Amino acid sequence: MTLAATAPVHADVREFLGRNRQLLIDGEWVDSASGRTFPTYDPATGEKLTEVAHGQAEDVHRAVAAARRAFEDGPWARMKPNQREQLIWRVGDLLTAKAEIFGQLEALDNGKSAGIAQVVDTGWAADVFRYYAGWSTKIEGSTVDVSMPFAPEGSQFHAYTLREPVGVCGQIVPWNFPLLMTAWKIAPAIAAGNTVVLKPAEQTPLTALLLGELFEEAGFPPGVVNIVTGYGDAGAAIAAHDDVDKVAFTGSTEVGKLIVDAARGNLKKVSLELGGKSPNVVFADADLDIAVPGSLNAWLFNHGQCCVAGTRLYVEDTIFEEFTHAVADAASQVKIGPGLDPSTQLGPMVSQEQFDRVSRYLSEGIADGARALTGGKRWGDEGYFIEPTVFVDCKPESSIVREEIFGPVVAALPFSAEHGVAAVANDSEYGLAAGIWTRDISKAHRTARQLKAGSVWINQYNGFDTAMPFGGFKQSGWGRELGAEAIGLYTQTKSVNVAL
Ligand code: TXE
Repeated sequence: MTLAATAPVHADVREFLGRNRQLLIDGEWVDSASGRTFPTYDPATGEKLTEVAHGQAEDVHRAVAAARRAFEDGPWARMKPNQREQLIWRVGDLLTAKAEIFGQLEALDNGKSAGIAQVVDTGWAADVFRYYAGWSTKIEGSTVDVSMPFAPEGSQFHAYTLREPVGVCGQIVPWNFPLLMTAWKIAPAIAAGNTVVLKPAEQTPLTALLLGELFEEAGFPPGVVNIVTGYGDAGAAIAAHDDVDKVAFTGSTEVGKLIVDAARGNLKKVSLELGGKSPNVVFADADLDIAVPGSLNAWLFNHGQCCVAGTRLYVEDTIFEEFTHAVADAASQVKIGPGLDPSTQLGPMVSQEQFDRVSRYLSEGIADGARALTGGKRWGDEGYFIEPTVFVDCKPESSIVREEIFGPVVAALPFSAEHGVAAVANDSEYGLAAGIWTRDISKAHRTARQLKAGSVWINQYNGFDTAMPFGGFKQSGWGRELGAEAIGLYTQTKSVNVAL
């Protein structure tokens, strides 16, 4: 299957793929300093889509210098909040207007369904820009009625706080939601008056670059948003750069720890959204008509390449057989195919590397004695497709139960009593998300309080909203993105005290 043979590709997508893509630095599209490029591929076919500029440390340095100028001296620094609001809102509107183009480009670069990429990834990215556009005019300090115990009797003071931008923000995003993670990072940062240098994942750089064109079209001053495509070394250069004031990262826990080490030099602020191995707890009194499809969505959405994926499925023992077979049955009916086929529900893994990684976990699970009720192997003989896989007979210590697989694989385990389930659900180094299914509202809230997770969903899964903070307990991260808390990540408080 070639690009030409798939469903109709929008003329603008073809045009975008028709030339090598460059870096966005200081409002200009430029080649990398080395002149080198790297390829990006369609994971449904393994076919090359286009070449992208290979940014490295020198390019990061140029981008940081541009972001610094824009922050200190550019019009951005003097712009009124409502002017920032209008520019950011315009990006949301442009995304909505071009949602079909973004959806197709994301489908080609990442493998996900074009329809989902249009509605969920692009639609939500537009919502994120509009939500944070509104925040531009709502960032407030406070006045404080100070006592000043050591001041002379009768003296008076006017004390207040200002919330100011942090400065130049380095942002490093992964490949599972390339456009959406870019929006989550850039929108709150610029709403708060910062400037950014963003590095997309090497597997999926294209939609971030197309988004870069929208900042130009919306009328942003040069240097406010800079985009440097490249590999991990470019990310490392951002994390270590002495003129970057903050680094925000979404990706593996392993690299998250490297970011923390790299940030030590100038003690830049760090926020991290890392891996997960989230428990999804199904009690016997759950409404199975919603719990079965909901639990399927919990681990299969985005082909399992979701940090929140509910990949440890704990089912109360009295319904374990019935429930796991129902989930396996539903999984076996999922339509697998390329993202550009409108009937596709499950696309390929993003890369050969990710395909190999998931395949290794399938072998390890079977070697550890687990049994696949459905799936357990590659699908087809082209592209990086894996069958949805439901494992039972899983040992709690085996790698399929403990480690993040990041593929369409769930490990189901039975539990026998409400009071014990939180302990097994919390038995993980991660704490990103959790699901609970029950008709008993008290049991649901009791369990929600016991689970060590940044997001808990009751009788639903993947229930995100731009206004709800998102992030992890334990090794799933530092800080919270989305909602008002993201404005906290991108501002710092200054205390001002005036003797009257
Ligand atoms: O992630 P990396 P990978 C998990 C998931 C997946 C595994 C590996 O389990 O199977 O991580 O994926 C940049 N300094 N998640 O290898 O390497 C890299 O270029 C600075 C969970 O793709 O963490 C990319 O832009 N940056 C996750 C980004 O980090 C570095 C999403 C993420 O890549 C760097 C993705 C370095 N030293 C994977 N090395 C989630 N939380 O949603 C690499 N990068």
